[in-house]
Amino acid sequence: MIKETGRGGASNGLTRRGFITGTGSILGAATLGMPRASARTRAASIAHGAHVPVLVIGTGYGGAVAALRLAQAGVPVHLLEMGMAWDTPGPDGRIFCNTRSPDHRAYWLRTRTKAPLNYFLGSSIDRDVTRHTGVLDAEEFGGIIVYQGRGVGGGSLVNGGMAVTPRRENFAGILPSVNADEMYGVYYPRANAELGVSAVDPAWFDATPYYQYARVGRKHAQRSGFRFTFVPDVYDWDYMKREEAGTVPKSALAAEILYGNNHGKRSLQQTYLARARATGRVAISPLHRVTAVVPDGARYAVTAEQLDTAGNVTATKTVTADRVFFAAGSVGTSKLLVKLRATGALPRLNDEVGRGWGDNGNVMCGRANHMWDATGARQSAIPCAGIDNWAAGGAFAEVAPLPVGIETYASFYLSITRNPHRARFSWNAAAGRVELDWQTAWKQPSIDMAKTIFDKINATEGTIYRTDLFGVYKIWGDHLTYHPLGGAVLNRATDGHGRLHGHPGLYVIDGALIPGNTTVNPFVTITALAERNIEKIIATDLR
Ligand code: FAE
Repeated sequence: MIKETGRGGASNGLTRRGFITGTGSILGAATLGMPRASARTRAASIAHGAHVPVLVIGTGYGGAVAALRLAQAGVPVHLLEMGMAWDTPGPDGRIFCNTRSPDHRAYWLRTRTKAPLNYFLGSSIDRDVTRHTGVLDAEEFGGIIVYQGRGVGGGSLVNGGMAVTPRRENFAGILPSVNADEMYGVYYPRANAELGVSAVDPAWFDATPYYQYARVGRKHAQRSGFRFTFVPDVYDWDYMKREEAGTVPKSALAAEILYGNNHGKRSLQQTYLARARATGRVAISPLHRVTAVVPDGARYAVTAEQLDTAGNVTATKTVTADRVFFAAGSVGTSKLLVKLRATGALPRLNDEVGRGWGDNGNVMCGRANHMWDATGARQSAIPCAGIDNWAAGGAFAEVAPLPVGIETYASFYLSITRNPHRARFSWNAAAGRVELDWQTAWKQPSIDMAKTIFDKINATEGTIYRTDLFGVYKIWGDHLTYHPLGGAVLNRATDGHGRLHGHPGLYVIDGALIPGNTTVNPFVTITALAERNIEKIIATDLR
């Protein structure tokens, strides 16, 4: 067993029960004279040597669902999260920084920003920042940059909140082994209700200057014969109306997106995780990065590195758990499992672990509009509309904002496409890291599918693509994804409910289960699948 080392690993004198009930660091922080954490995200710090019935790795959608439902069933749960708690305002009074002025809070351990849309008018907009455990990770693999949220709440901290249930006729292609009647009758409605999903008021949409860009998107889509759809979101639309009225602090209407929203967005901190905490059976240790899970008799020994906000390891702790849920996201879970199988820690994981990874077909582009189609200097950072050409062209395009604060005459889109390519994670023993064999050229099918929409719109409108948003004379944002999916696919690496083959008591419950594509934005499907699986696991494994 690895020994706890260095500072920060001690339990601040609290009992194990204290940590399990989630009161730990409130006292610790008060003693150290640090800002008082808000009640919504009180953080703990698990003690070296502790035993917990259930340990969850990661606090995104899958982890949050597991925590809430297990706790409601009476099971104490401890979550380990590599990112920060994001519960304490900085000197500027804000927890998160603004998209237009990223600071150290923006990026996970980088000294220079890595903006997804990193050029404007042909010049790079990236800037130097202090290395910090910031909220957005731009994780670079050989052929793709994978953007992910880091902190208590996972991707819900940084995402656009677009909460889309796939069209039912597409579901068999997303999760072929899952009963669609159950998903659409029970688990999608449950996920949408718990996440607080709702749609923009169409009358307000038609009136507010903040959605002029989306109205231009609608006009262009409809004039080319495409289906335009409103897209539900977890943002509080009444709050957004009050932002416009000037009665509350602005968030969506002040360009808060990507690096966190200070108001208005219902992230997991406000929904699943708040309700999980309210049970009194859930504790979360932020800044704890899991590095190993190994069998330890009938239990598992889990090793985690405790980090400071510069990313230094301040302690290494080992705890034991009867059951471990991998909820570190598609990339985090896949990397851990591939490493643990290759290094002999979990030798009985099967050959499917690491396979079936996809980018949800993400590709971005912009179009240059005519002067009479201004998209507005004021833009809500929360998208609310999409163009659905999935059946005919294999593309669903979000009409996305470009909230740079000036008139750009640009329409900007993130397309989700039916890209057939799937990549594999593998262990590079010499380098001591997990690699992903995705190739940039594999985005070409996505570009071709997105073009089924935008070539036609450009032809109808007499417009052209922007070439200044992703480099110099570069049209397509084909270097990235926001939507990593797969790597421990349901019914292949696991059984039909996420139990990992070969090691009883280990589960996958996040986007790693989904084989590469959801046809739309993925977090509602990740949440609904987690709801389905945890219900079965509680009924059969924990009774
Ligand atoms: P995720 O939410 O990524 O949570 C995993 C957690 O595990 C993270 O907090 C990690 O820090 C943590 N973790 C990883 N490794 C470790 C480790 N070794 N030890 C401890 N903790 C660890 O996973 N989706 C939509 O549906 N609609 C949108 O509008 C949307 N917009 C997006 C915008 C951006 C910029 C990004 C980056 C993503 C967006 N997504 C959107 C994707 C969505 O956030 C993502 O699919 C989910 O967050 C994935 O949920 P998981 O539970 O799989």
